[in-house]
Amino acid sequence: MGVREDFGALYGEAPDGVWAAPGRVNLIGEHTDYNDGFVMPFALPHRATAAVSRRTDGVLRLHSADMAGGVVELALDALEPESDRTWTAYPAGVVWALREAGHAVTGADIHLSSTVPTGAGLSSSAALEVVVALALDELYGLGLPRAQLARLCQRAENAYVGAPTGIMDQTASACCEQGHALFLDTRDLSHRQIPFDLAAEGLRLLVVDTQVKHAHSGGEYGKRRAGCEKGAALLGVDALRDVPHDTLDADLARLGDDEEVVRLVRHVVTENHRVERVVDLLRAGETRAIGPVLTEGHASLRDDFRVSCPELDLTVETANAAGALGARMTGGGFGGSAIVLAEATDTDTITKAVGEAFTAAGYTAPRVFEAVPSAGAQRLS
Ligand code: GAF
Repeated sequence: MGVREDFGALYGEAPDGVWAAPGRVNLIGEHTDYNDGFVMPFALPHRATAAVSRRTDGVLRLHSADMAGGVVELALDALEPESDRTWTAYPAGVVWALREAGHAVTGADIHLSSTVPTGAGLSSSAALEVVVALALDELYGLGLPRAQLARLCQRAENAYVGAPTGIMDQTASACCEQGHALFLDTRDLSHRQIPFDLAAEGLRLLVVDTQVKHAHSGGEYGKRRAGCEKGAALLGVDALRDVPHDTLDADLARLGDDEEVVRLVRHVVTENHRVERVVDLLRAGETRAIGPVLTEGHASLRDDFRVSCPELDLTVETANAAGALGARMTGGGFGGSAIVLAEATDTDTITKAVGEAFTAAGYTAPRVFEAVPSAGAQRLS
Protein backbone atom coordinates (compact mmCIF):
# COMPACT_ATOMS: atom_id res chain seq x y z
CA MET A 1 0.00 0.00 0.00
CA GLY A 2 1.08 3.59 -0.61
CA VAL A 3 0.96 6.44 1.93
CA ARG A 4 -2.48 7.54 0.68
CA GLU A 5 -4.01 4.12 1.35
CA ASP A 6 -2.12 3.77 4.65
CA PHE A 7 -3.45 7.16 5.73
CA GLY A 8 -7.01 6.02 5.01
CA ALA A 9 -6.52 2.84 7.03
CA LEU A 10 -5.05 4.81 9.97
CA TYR A 11 -7.27 7.86 10.13
CA GLY A 12 -10.48 6.60 8.50
CA GLU A 13 -10.63 8.99 5.52
CA ALA A 14 -8.60 10.06 2.49
CA PRO A 15 -5.84 12.65 3.07
CA ASP A 16 -6.13 16.19 1.71
CA GLY A 17 -2.95 15.56 -0.27
CA VAL A 18 0.38 13.76 -0.60
CA TRP A 19 3.79 15.47 -0.73
CA ALA A 20 7.42 14.33 -1.06
CA ALA A 21 10.80 15.83 -0.08
CA PRO A 22 14.21 14.29 -0.84
CA GLY A 23 17.41 13.61 1.05
CA ARG A 24 20.60 15.02 -0.43
CA VAL A 25 24.27 14.48 -0.98
CA ASN A 26 26.57 17.47 -0.81
CA LEU A 27 28.97 17.63 -3.73
CA ILE A 28 31.28 20.18 -2.08
CA GLY A 29 31.08 22.84 0.66
CA GLU A 30 31.13 21.05 4.03
CA HIS A 31 30.75 22.80 7.38
CA THR A 32 30.55 26.11 5.52
CA ASP A 33 26.81 26.71 5.94
CA TYR A 34 26.93 27.91 9.55
CA ASN A 35 29.79 30.19 8.52
CA ASP A 36 27.59 32.02 5.95
CA GLY A 37 29.52 30.23 3.18
CA PHE A 38 28.88 28.32 -0.04
CA VAL A 39 27.53 24.78 -0.47
CA MET A 40 26.61 22.66 -3.47
CA PRO A 41 24.23 19.81 -2.68
CA PHE A 42 21.93 17.89 -4.99
CA ALA A 43 18.77 15.94 -4.23
CA LEU A 44 18.69 12.16 -4.07
CA PRO A 45 15.87 10.04 -5.47
CA HIS A 46 15.40 8.80 -1.89
CA ARG A 47 12.67 10.83 -0.27
CA ALA A 48 10.20 11.25 2.56
CA THR A 49 6.55 11.07 1.56
CA ALA A 50 3.71 12.48 3.66
CA ALA A 51 -0.05 12.10 3.41
CA VAL A 52 -1.58 15.00 5.32
CA SER A 53 -4.98 16.45 6.26
CA ARG A 54 -5.83 19.65 8.09
CA ARG A 55 -7.47 19.65 11.50
CA THR A 56 -9.12 22.55 13.28
CA ASP A 57 -9.06 21.36 16.90
CA GLY A 58 -5.46 22.05 17.96
CA VAL A 59 -4.42 18.40 17.68
CA LEU A 60 -1.46 16.97 15.76
CA ARG A 61 -1.55 13.24 14.99
CA LEU A 62 1.65 11.67 13.67
CA HIS A 63 2.40 8.24 12.31
CA SER A 64 5.40 6.77 10.51
CA ALA A 65 5.48 3.60 8.44
CA ASP A 66 9.15 3.28 9.38
CA MET A 67 8.91 3.48 13.15
CA ALA A 68 7.51 1.08 15.71
CA GLY A 69 4.52 2.30 17.71
CA GLY A 70 1.16 3.60 16.61
CA VAL A 71 -0.27 7.07 16.10
CA VAL A 72 1.25 9.74 18.38
CA GLU A 73 -1.25 12.42 19.40
CA LEU A 74 0.02 15.82 20.55
CA ALA A 75 -1.74 19.01 21.63
CA LEU A 76 -0.34 21.99 19.68
CA ASP A 77 -0.43 24.26 22.73
CA ALA A 78 1.69 21.76 24.66
CA LEU A 79 4.55 21.55 22.10
CA GLU A 80 7.72 22.30 24.04
CA PRO A 81 11.22 22.77 22.53
CA GLU A 82 13.74 20.03 23.35
CA SER A 83 11.08 17.93 25.11
CA ASP A 84 11.03 15.09 22.55
CA ARG A 85 14.00 12.82 21.75
CA THR A 86 12.14 10.64 19.22
CA TRP A 87 11.39 10.95 15.48
CA THR A 88 8.19 12.90 16.17
CA ALA A 89 10.31 15.92 17.18
CA TYR A 90 11.00 16.64 13.47
CA PRO A 91 7.41 16.98 12.21
CA ALA A 92 6.18 18.41 15.54
CA GLY A 93 9.08 20.91 15.48
CA VAL A 94 7.96 22.17 12.08
CA VAL A 95 4.42 22.75 13.34
CA TRP A 96 5.86 24.49 16.40
CA ALA A 97 8.12 26.70 14.23
CA LEU A 98 5.26 27.67 11.90
CA ARG A 99 3.06 28.66 14.85
CA GLU A 100 5.91 30.47 16.58
CA ALA A 101 6.40 32.50 13.39
CA GLY A 102 2.75 33.55 13.63
CA HIS A 103 1.16 31.19 11.10
CA ALA A 104 -2.29 29.99 12.15
CA VAL A 105 -1.80 26.23 11.89
CA THR A 106 -4.66 24.60 13.80
CA GLY A 107 -3.71 20.93 13.58
CA ALA A 108 -3.00 18.07 11.20
CA ASP A 109 -3.15 14.33 10.67
CA ILE A 110 0.14 13.16 9.15
CA HIS A 111 1.33 9.79 7.92
CA LEU A 112 4.99 9.60 6.86
CA SER A 113 7.13 7.09 5.03
CA SER A 114 10.75 7.58 3.98
CA THR A 115 13.31 5.86 1.79
CA VAL A 116 16.18 8.14 2.94
CA PRO A 117 18.62 6.05 5.01
CA THR A 118 18.77 7.38 8.58
CA GLY A 119 22.04 8.32 10.31
CA ALA A 120 23.84 8.07 6.96
CA GLY A 121 24.61 11.76 6.46
CA LEU A 122 21.98 11.98 3.71
CA SER A 123 19.56 14.39 5.42
CA SER A 124 16.77 12.05 6.41
CA SER A 125 15.66 14.52 9.09
CA ALA A 126 15.59 17.52 6.72
CA ALA A 127 13.46 15.45 4.32
CA LEU A 128 10.93 14.82 7.11
CA GLU A 129 10.89 18.49 8.09
CA VAL A 130 10.55 19.84 4.56
CA VAL A 131 7.80 17.45 3.48
CA VAL A 132 5.71 18.48 6.49
CA ALA A 133 6.45 22.18 6.01
CA LEU A 134 5.48 22.08 2.33
CA ALA A 135 2.27 20.17 3.05
CA LEU A 136 1.18 22.59 5.78
CA ASP A 137 2.20 25.60 3.68
CA GLU A 138 -0.13 24.43 0.92
CA LEU A 139 -2.98 23.18 3.13
CA TYR A 140 -3.04 26.40 5.15
CA GLY A 141 -2.53 28.63 2.07
CA LEU A 142 0.54 30.28 3.61
CA GLY A 143 2.31 30.82 0.28
CA LEU A 144 5.77 30.88 1.86
CA PRO A 145 8.76 30.92 -0.53
CA ARG A 146 10.84 27.73 -0.48
CA ALA A 147 13.84 29.42 1.14
CA GLN A 148 11.61 30.64 3.98
CA LEU A 149 10.21 27.16 4.47
CA ALA A 150 13.80 25.92 4.72
CA ARG A 151 14.55 28.55 7.39
CA LEU A 152 11.50 27.45 9.41
CA CYS A 153 12.65 23.83 9.17
CA GLN A 154 16.13 24.85 10.36
CA ARG A 155 14.49 26.66 13.28
CA ALA A 156 12.60 23.45 14.09
CA GLU A 157 15.83 21.48 14.07
CA ASN A 158 17.87 24.03 16.05
CA ALA A 159 15.35 25.12 18.66
CA TYR A 160 12.83 22.28 18.88
CA VAL A 161 14.94 19.17 18.17
CA GLY A 162 18.03 20.79 19.70
CA ALA A 163 20.59 20.08 16.93
CA PRO A 164 22.72 23.16 16.06
CA THR A 165 22.81 22.50 12.29
CA GLY A 166 23.10 24.96 9.41
CA ILE A 167 20.68 25.67 6.56
CA MET A 168 22.10 23.47 3.77
CA ASP A 169 20.06 20.30 4.16
CA GLN A 170 16.63 21.92 4.41
CA THR A 171 17.36 24.24 1.47
CA ALA A 172 18.62 21.33 -0.62
CA SER A 173 15.46 19.35 0.04
CA ALA A 174 13.22 22.35 -0.65
CA CYS A 175 15.01 23.95 -3.62
CA CYS A 176 16.96 21.33 -5.62
CA GLU A 177 15.95 20.50 -9.19
CA GLN A 178 16.31 17.32 -11.17
CA GLY A 179 19.55 17.10 -13.17
CA HIS A 180 21.13 19.99 -11.27
CA ALA A 181 23.31 20.72 -8.26
CA LEU A 182 22.32 23.72 -6.14
CA PHE A 183 25.01 26.40 -5.78
CA LEU A 184 23.79 28.06 -2.60
CA ASP A 185 25.06 31.13 -0.80
CA THR A 186 23.97 30.37 2.77
CA ARG A 187 24.32 34.02 3.80
CA ASP A 188 21.21 35.16 1.92
CA LEU A 189 20.00 31.84 0.45
CA SER A 190 20.45 33.13 -3.11
CA HIS A 191 21.11 30.14 -5.35
CA ARG A 192 21.74 28.97 -8.87
CA GLN A 193 20.88 25.65 -10.45
CA ILE A 194 24.05 24.20 -12.01
CA PRO A 195 23.41 21.52 -14.68
CA PHE A 196 24.93 18.28 -13.38
CA ASP A 197 24.19 15.44 -15.76
CA LEU A 198 26.95 12.95 -15.09
CA ALA A 199 25.47 10.12 -17.16
CA ALA A 200 25.64 12.26 -20.32
CA GLU A 201 29.40 12.51 -19.81
CA GLY A 202 29.95 8.83 -19.10
CA LEU A 203 30.44 9.51 -15.38
CA ARG A 204 28.82 8.24 -12.21
CA LEU A 205 28.67 9.46 -8.63
CA LEU A 206 28.54 6.67 -6.07
CA VAL A 207 27.37 7.06 -2.51
CA VAL A 208 29.14 4.75 -0.07
CA ASP A 209 27.13 4.53 3.15
CA THR A 210 29.71 3.30 5.66
CA GLN A 211 26.92 2.19 8.03
CA VAL A 212 28.67 4.10 10.81
CA LYS A 213 25.76 6.02 12.35
CA HIS A 214 26.16 9.66 13.26
CA ALA A 215 24.04 12.35 14.99
CA HIS A 216 24.36 16.14 15.03
CA SER A 217 22.77 16.67 18.42
CA GLY A 218 25.98 15.11 19.81
CA GLY A 219 28.62 17.54 21.07
CA GLU A 220 31.26 17.34 18.33
CA TYR A 221 29.27 19.21 15.66
CA GLY A 222 28.47 21.98 18.15
CA LYS A 223 32.13 22.19 19.20
CA ARG A 224 33.23 22.74 15.59
CA ARG A 225 30.60 25.41 15.19
CA ALA A 226 31.67 27.18 18.38
CA GLY A 227 35.34 27.01 17.25
CA CYS A 228 34.44 28.65 13.94
CA GLU A 229 32.57 31.41 15.75
CA LYS A 230 35.60 31.96 17.96
CA GLY A 231 37.81 32.22 14.85
CA ALA A 232 35.47 34.80 13.28
CA ALA A 233 35.45 36.83 16.49
CA LEU A 234 39.27 36.74 16.75
CA LEU A 235 39.56 37.92 13.14
CA GLY A 236 36.94 40.64 13.64
CA VAL A 237 34.51 39.39 10.96
CA ASP A 238 30.80 38.53 11.15
CA ALA A 239 31.43 35.02 9.83
CA LEU A 240 34.36 33.05 8.38
CA ARG A 241 32.78 33.61 4.96
CA ASP A 242 34.28 37.09 5.18
CA VAL A 243 37.88 35.86 5.41
CA PRO A 244 39.33 36.13 1.87
CA HIS A 245 41.13 33.11 0.46
CA ASP A 246 44.00 35.08 -1.05
CA THR A 247 45.09 36.58 2.30
CA LEU A 248 44.44 33.44 4.33
CA ASP A 249 48.02 32.92 5.50
CA ALA A 250 48.24 36.41 6.94
CA ASP A 251 44.89 35.95 8.71
CA LEU A 252 45.97 32.58 10.14
CA ALA A 253 49.14 34.21 11.46
CA ARG A 254 46.95 36.73 13.29
CA LEU A 255 45.27 33.85 15.15
CA GLY A 256 48.47 33.18 17.06
CA ASP A 257 49.06 29.77 18.59
CA ASP A 258 45.45 28.59 18.97
CA GLU A 259 46.16 25.59 16.77
CA GLU A 260 42.60 24.27 16.80
CA VAL A 261 41.07 27.54 15.66
CA VAL A 262 43.75 27.85 12.96
CA ARG A 263 42.76 24.44 11.59
CA LEU A 264 39.03 25.18 11.66
CA VAL A 265 39.44 28.55 9.94
CA ARG A 266 41.76 27.08 7.30
CA HIS A 267 39.21 24.41 6.44
CA VAL A 268 36.28 26.79 6.10
CA VAL A 269 38.13 29.36 4.00
CA THR A 270 39.71 26.78 1.67
CA GLU A 271 36.42 24.87 1.41
CA ASN A 272 34.51 27.97 0.30
CA HIS A 273 37.20 28.44 -2.33
CA ARG A 274 36.81 24.81 -3.42
CA VAL A 275 33.08 25.34 -3.98
CA GLU A 276 33.85 28.28 -6.25
CA ARG A 277 36.47 26.22 -8.12
CA VAL A 278 33.99 23.39 -8.65
CA VAL A 279 31.36 25.80 -9.95
CA ASP A 280 33.89 27.29 -12.38
CA LEU A 281 35.01 23.85 -13.58
CA LEU A 282 31.43 22.65 -14.11
CA ARG A 283 30.59 25.83 -16.00
CA ALA A 284 33.64 25.25 -18.21
CA GLY A 285 32.45 21.70 -18.93
CA GLU A 286 35.45 20.22 -17.11
CA THR A 287 33.53 17.82 -14.91
CA ARG A 288 36.33 15.27 -14.57
CA ALA A 289 38.60 17.98 -13.18
CA ILE A 290 36.42 18.40 -10.08
CA GLY A 291 37.62 14.99 -8.84
CA PRO A 292 40.90 16.18 -7.28
CA VAL A 293 39.08 19.13 -5.68
CA LEU A 294 36.71 16.68 -3.95
CA THR A 295 39.65 14.64 -2.65
CA GLU A 296 41.37 17.81 -1.45
CA GLY A 297 38.18 18.67 0.44
CA HIS A 298 38.27 15.28 2.13
CA ALA A 299 41.84 15.80 3.32
CA SER A 300 40.84 19.15 4.77
CA LEU A 301 37.86 17.62 6.62
CA ARG A 302 40.06 14.78 7.87
CA ASP A 303 43.15 16.74 8.91
CA ASP A 304 41.95 20.27 9.64
CA PHE A 305 38.28 20.02 10.57
CA ARG A 306 38.69 16.51 12.01
CA VAL A 307 35.20 15.18 11.32
CA SER A 308 36.09 12.08 9.30
CA CYS A 309 36.40 8.54 10.64
CA PRO A 310 38.51 5.49 9.65
CA GLU A 311 35.70 4.00 7.51
CA LEU A 312 35.29 7.22 5.51
CA ASP A 313 39.06 7.59 5.06
CA LEU A 314 39.35 3.99 3.91
CA THR A 315 36.56 4.54 1.38
CA VAL A 316 38.24 7.61 -0.10
CA GLU A 317 41.72 6.05 -0.21
CA THR A 318 40.50 2.77 -1.68
CA ALA A 319 38.22 4.38 -4.26
CA ASN A 320 40.97 6.68 -5.48
CA ALA A 321 43.50 3.85 -5.61
CA ALA A 322 40.99 1.81 -7.64
CA GLY A 323 40.71 4.52 -10.29
CA ALA A 324 38.14 7.03 -9.01
CA LEU A 325 38.45 10.62 -10.27
CA GLY A 326 37.98 11.86 -6.70
CA ALA A 327 36.16 11.10 -3.46
CA ARG A 328 35.20 12.72 -0.18
CA MET A 329 33.03 12.31 2.85
CA THR A 330 29.68 14.10 2.49
CA GLY A 331 27.50 15.69 5.16
CA GLY A 332 28.45 16.39 8.74
CA GLY A 333 30.83 13.44 9.18
CA PHE A 334 31.65 11.35 12.27
CA GLY A 335 30.33 8.44 10.20
CA GLY A 336 27.74 8.50 7.44
CA SER A 337 28.55 8.47 3.74
CA ALA A 338 31.26 9.26 1.21
CA ILE A 339 30.80 10.17 -2.45
CA VAL A 340 32.97 8.82 -5.25
CA LEU A 341 33.20 10.39 -8.72
CA ALA A 342 34.18 7.83 -11.33
CA GLU A 343 34.08 6.87 -14.97
CA ALA A 344 30.95 4.76 -15.50
CA THR A 345 33.19 1.92 -16.68
CA ASP A 346 35.14 1.90 -13.39
CA THR A 347 32.29 1.77 -10.87
CA ASP A 348 32.16 -2.02 -10.52
CA THR A 349 35.90 -2.24 -9.88
CA ILE A 350 35.73 0.57 -7.32
CA THR A 351 32.69 -0.87 -5.53
CA LYS A 352 34.39 -4.25 -5.30
CA ALA A 353 37.64 -2.74 -4.02
CA VAL A 354 35.87 -0.76 -1.30
CA GLY A 355 33.88 -3.82 -0.21
CA GLU A 356 37.05 -5.91 -0.01
CA ALA A 357 38.88 -3.23 1.94
CA PHE A 358 36.03 -3.07 4.47
CA THR A 359 36.08 -6.84 4.85
CA ALA A 360 39.85 -6.86 5.34
CA ALA A 361 39.58 -4.13 7.99
CA GLY A 362 36.82 -6.03 9.80
CA TYR A 363 34.21 -3.30 9.15
CA THR A 364 30.50 -3.87 8.46
CA ALA A 365 29.91 -4.07 4.70
CA PRO A 366 29.10 -0.64 3.21
CA ARG A 367 25.98 0.04 1.16
CA VAL A 368 26.87 1.48 -2.25
CA PHE A 369 24.43 3.10 -4.67
CA GLU A 370 24.51 5.55 -7.55
CA ALA A 371 23.32 9.09 -6.85
CA VAL A 372 21.34 10.74 -9.64
CA PRO A 373 20.48 14.45 -9.16
CA SER A 374 16.73 14.34 -8.53
CA ALA A 375 13.76 16.61 -7.91
CA GLY A 376 13.28 18.76 -4.82
CA ALA A 377 10.17 18.83 -2.64
CA GLN A 378 6.86 18.65 -4.49
CA ARG A 379 3.18 17.79 -4.22
CA LEU A 380 2.47 14.32 -5.57
CA SER A 381 -1.33 14.26 -5.45
C1 GAF B 1 25.00 18.51 8.56
C2 GAF B 1 24.25 19.79 8.88
F1 GAF B 1 22.93 19.53 9.07
C3 GAF B 1 24.40 20.83 7.78
O1 GAF B 1 23.80 22.02 8.16
C4 GAF B 1 25.89 21.04 7.46
O2 GAF B 1 26.51 21.82 8.44
C5 GAF B 1 26.60 19.71 7.26
O3 GAF B 1 26.38 18.83 8.34
C6 GAF B 1 28.09 19.89 7.10
O4 GAF B 1 28.35 20.56 5.91
O5 GAF B 1 24.45 17.88 7.44
